[in-house]
Amino acid sequence: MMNLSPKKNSRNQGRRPLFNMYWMYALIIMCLLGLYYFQDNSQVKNVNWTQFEDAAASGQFDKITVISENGVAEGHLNATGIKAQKIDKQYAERSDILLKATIPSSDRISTKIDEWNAKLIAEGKPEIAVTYEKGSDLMKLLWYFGPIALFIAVMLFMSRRMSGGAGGGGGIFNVGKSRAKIFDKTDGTNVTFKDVAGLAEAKVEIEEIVEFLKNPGKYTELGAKIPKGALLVGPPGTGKTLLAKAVAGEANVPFFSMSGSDFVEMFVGVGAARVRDLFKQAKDKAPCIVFIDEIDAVGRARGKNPNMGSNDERENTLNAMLTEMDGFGSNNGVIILAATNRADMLDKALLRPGRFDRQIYVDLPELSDRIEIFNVHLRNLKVNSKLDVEQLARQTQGFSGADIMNVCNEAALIAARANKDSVEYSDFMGAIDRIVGGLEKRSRVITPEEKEAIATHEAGHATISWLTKYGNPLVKVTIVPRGRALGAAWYAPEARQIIPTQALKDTICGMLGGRAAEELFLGQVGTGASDDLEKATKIARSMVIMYGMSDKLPNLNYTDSTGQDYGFSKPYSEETAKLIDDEVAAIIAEQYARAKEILTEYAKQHNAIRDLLIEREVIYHDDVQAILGKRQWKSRTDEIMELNAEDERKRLENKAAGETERNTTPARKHLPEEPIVDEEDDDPGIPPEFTHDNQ
Ligand code: NHX
Ligand code: ZN
Repeated sequence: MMNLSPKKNSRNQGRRPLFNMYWMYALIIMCLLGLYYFQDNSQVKNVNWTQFEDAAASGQFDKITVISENGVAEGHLNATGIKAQKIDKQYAERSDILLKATIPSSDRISTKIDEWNAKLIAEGKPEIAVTYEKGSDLMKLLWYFGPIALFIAVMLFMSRRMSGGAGGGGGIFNVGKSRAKIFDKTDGTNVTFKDVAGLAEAKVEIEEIVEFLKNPGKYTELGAKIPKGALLVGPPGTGKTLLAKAVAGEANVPFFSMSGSDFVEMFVGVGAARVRDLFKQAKDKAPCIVFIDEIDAVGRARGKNPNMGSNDERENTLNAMLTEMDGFGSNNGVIILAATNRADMLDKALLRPGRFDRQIYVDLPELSDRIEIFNVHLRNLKVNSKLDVEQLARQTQGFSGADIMNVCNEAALIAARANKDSVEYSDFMGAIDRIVGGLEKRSRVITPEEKEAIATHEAGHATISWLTKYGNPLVKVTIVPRGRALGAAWYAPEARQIIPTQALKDTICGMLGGRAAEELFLGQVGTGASDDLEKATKIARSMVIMYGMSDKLPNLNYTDSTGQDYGFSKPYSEETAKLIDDEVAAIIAEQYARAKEILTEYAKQHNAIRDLLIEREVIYHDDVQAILGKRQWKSRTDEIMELNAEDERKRLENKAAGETERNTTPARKHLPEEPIVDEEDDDPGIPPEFTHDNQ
């Protein structure tokens, strides 16, 4: 894509007021340089050689500098010399006075000096010191201009860096210019709505904006005003930028792209100047789209505590943006799109009608969206023809579009590493595990004792989540170290819109199940559960302070959804703070007791899971089912997993009769004689892992 330098676009726009400011900087620099030169306080008086000889012989010098290359001698005058040469006393006090003469080629300066010194000693006067210098003019040049050169180099370097390196409108005088990238229709990087998978609702909303740009007359004739801006709100990686690009691509108009952080600079006033410049460029190119990514960098609500003076520059930038958006005649065909993942943090002034009139929510993709997204990315991959895209989509609950892209790429890498000629389901599973859980670390040394402890802990999670109503559907349990974790239970949580209280309690119970199992079956607990405890405590705390679910503080929410934290003053009293802490502790204690209760009742089953885990290192949904029985409160995911297990069984039976396929790990309870070799090669029949969160 072409990146037009903003310089070109703003050349004929006349002078910006800021320009003068930079001339001011230059002036200051000049003054400093001047001072530097005045400090060099030697004054040179050119004389002829006879005069020089006379001065030397009569003891007017205390030192002679011979610059042999230029054949020049400089005599430093002493007090006698200053008097003899009739030099103003005041002047002489301030600076070193030199007599400079060219040495005639017939004379050898060293012998001359020896002669003078002999004469001076005879007269009882002090000797003349001699120093020889080579190429002093060059030295002096360096001495004079070196610092300037250095200074200029530093300035250039700084301004280059500030403007984002090569390609930017570098140079100190360009700091006030926006560094927006322009994508034109000629760039050949046209993104259209066809390239945007999923996001059906957002597309509908945004298609209207395309209509405005293509066909403004239709709206203005009826007296409607064209909206000035739309805010794309959604979690990272959901395709906000892509959507904005698609709008530009569809409407066939230039597209200015800039990140909110580009406005932020260390110099005061620069951000605001950039905003003005951006809008000016946009007006010149109208109709067009201006896209500001991560607008929260400038658009965060203006600070409430004025003592934090550091926000000033950001506020100026925001104010400039507000004014510019207002100043736009609304029908001049410039539409501003901005993206953020936290709309609630933005300044209310930005959101009022007339600025970003509409907000478009770009959510994490639903199942059907994920299928579409997978299909887009799979276009570029050589995949096994048997690959079930829906299966993949089911197992990537909660993934964003960017995550899915990552999964596809990672899967291809895994397949390539194994020298396969197409990417298979198992590669995708490995990729998902990798992305969610981190790198597998089989090399980690684990003693048998530790292995038992890990298995006990993980079996605790598995048992509790299996036996609680809202426990997340278990995908697999592993004691193969991955990332920072020594072991994990993987779940495929149902997508829930509203979470009942009991679900939160069950989740906490499951998280504490690992620790509870350690206490019950090992006799003591270890440090490993810290992460479980952290998550459980966070949930318990949010139950109390956010969801109003505690007995003693019912229906109260002490959080602030606008994202402005209260700083040091909490919106509740000390007594309430104490109460909150007590309630959180009570919830945890209750669920821990419950976990221990369940584990005591099902101790035999827990131990069976633990032993199987020690033996196999990875066990799956149906292995646990064989021990604990079918789940009493089956979720849809549980059912799907059961069905898949059945399919898989059939597939494996068929296969046992026929050909062998690589990369299928048949280590299942129906084929117990084959050990699991590599966890990376997950059983293709086993679905959803989305999180290895311990529930
Ligand atoms: C350590 N790791 O840090 C060792 C290497 C109790 C059997 N000395 O609860 O692995 O102790 O159910 C994300 C995910 C820290 C962040 C897991 C940060 C784990 C994990 C500590 C199992 N599974 N603990 C678990 C575990 C540990 C840890 C994490 C994290 C253990 C436990 C880690
Ligand atoms: Zn755990």
